[in-house]
Amino acid sequence: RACERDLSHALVESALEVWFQPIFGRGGRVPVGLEALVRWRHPVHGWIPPNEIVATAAMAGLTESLLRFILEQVCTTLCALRERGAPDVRVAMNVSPREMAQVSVDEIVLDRLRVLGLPPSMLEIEITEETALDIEAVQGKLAALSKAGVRIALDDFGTGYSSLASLRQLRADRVKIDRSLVTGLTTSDDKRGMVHAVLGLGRSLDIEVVAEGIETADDLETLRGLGCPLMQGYHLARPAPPRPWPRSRSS
Ligand code: G
Ligand code: G
Ligand code: MN
Ligand code: NA
Repeated sequence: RACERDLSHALVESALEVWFQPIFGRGGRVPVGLEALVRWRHPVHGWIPPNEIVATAAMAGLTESLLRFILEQVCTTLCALRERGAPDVRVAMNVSPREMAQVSVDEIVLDRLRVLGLPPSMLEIEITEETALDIEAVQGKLAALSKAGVRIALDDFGTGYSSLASLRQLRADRVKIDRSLVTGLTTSDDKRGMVHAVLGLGRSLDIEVVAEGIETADDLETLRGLGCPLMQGYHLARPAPPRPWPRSRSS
């Protein structure tokens, strides 16, 4: 098992990486956004799952260091996007409720964006509501981020405690339909009904909806048929190390 000391080395020696998975518009070949996903290839234990990285950081007192490291990689990508004439592309970063509760995420994030001169609207924070209690701990920080223009996405929507009330309380601009609802969508009336309902909710409340975990052409076609505006999944593109963005045709 990866230990705490290994992580502090990894942070220093850049064994830790941030990969990016594209998010596509309805018809699109060109991505409209990216989700940042932390990756750690341990010299002995191989790939360590992100949840374990975050948990190890918490045990080692490295939660803030890890967050700052990931934020730096995200900001590097944001700067590159802006320079390549793609300032409308949004980059999303996952922050767990626990990280949000323990670290001054709002101050750290807004400070970096200001120093780098990046528009806050290029950044999105993805948060999962794991317990009903999470809301109180994170509400103030999400409000500060949202007020400054950072976008908020409620991740894993349709699982756990995700509720209608939390959409407002967490100031969600976007919901991400959990892949458990997307997998098998084509052959499950129940799942299709739920996805249809979330899409309707999004339209009524003016909240963008992303379907994640799209693994097959059938999933994609069904989601297009339902009018899903934003798509993410292995069928479209896998997470990958940062690479140059294609130059926009107009520039
Ligand atoms: O990328 P992967 O499918 O392995 O991610 C597994 C889980 O880890 C997902 O729930 C994802 O949101 C989470 N995750 C990935 N990257 C990060 C990160 O940088 N920070 C946090 N808090 N969670 C992450
Ligand atoms: O909880 P969250 O939505 O942040 O989880 C994102 C994770 O899901 C990423 O780690 C990514 O590697 C993974 N992922 C992305 N697309 C797919 C997919 O199509 N299928 C599966 N099984 N996982 C995916
Ligand atoms: Mn996510
Ligand atoms: Na999710």
